[in-house]
Amino acid sequence: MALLTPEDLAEINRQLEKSDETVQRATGLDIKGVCKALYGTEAGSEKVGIVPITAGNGIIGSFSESLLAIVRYFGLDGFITKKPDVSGYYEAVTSGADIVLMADDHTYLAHNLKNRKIANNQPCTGIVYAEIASRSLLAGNKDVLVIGLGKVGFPGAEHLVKKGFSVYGYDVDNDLLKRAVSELNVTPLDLETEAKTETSKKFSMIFEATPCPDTIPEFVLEKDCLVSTPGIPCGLSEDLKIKYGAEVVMEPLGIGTLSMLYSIL
Ligand code: NAI
Ligand code: 2YC
Ligand code: MG
Repeated sequence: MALLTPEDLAEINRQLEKSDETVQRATGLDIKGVCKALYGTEAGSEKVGIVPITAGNGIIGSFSESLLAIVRYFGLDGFITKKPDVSGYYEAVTSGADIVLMADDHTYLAHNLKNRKIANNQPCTGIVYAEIASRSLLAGNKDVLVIGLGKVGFPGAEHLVKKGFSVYGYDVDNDLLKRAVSELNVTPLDLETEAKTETSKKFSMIFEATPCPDTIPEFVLEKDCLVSTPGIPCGLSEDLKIKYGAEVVMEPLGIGTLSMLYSIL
């Protein structure tokens, strides 16, 4: 599992503001609006308890503090428990948390103690970033390119197929690509071989969910395209972003977290 670093989370409020502006400009909705459109819910006065977890690689500096900043940025009430782990969970519940947020190295969850609903960060992140990609105001068709069909990318691709988009997919792992073709009827687009053909297909909407840089090659880019990518680091180079006037939505934790929260309200 690719773990966040304190550097990824630096200036989280600024990152949230910037990505909110980009989402608004590219789709006509802000991040809350996209989540409301996705789940039909909106946040009220829910109290969010954030529990630091010491398991595995342990506490990531500023992870809990970033979650508190994210919860507050989106207008919710939140607190970080003084204790971690089981003691922290007990503290969260007895302090009146409606929703608990906590993460070990493999699972980041949101659990609504009132209605028992529970959310996992990976599918929730894939769905919200795929939704953002699909809402480009400038797209002239319903073609979306998905690069990375793993724990985040596959649920995002599935969401786009269900919404009736024409989904093209690529993953370096051929088994995962085959699975997306057989289970989702995704059109495979082998970016390795495509590079050699002049008439490759270009996209206005791209959803990338890989842990690698430069995964989005120039020949798939339409001018003014929208690249929606939770993948860290960014899959689109700065040069190509400027050359094609691309809008890039990329944020390390907050957009995925709001998707989790709205999915359990
Ligand atoms: P994963 O390992 O399940 O999936 C990543 C997929 O990318 C794999 O199937 C891999 O074969 C594929 N891949 C790697 N290099 C590639 C390339 N050059 N071209 C095409 N495909 C390639 O990882 P997961 O959990 O889906 O996470 C993906 C990324 O999203 C990671 O960087 C993770 O840190 C990040 N992430 C970001 C979040 C956010 O809120 N911004 C939340 C959760 C994850
Ligand atoms: O500080 C803590 O409580 C740590 N146990 C948190 C560990 C989070 C590990 N997970 C991740 O870094 C990734 C992120 C991309 C978002 C979801 N999982
Ligand atoms: Mg995010």
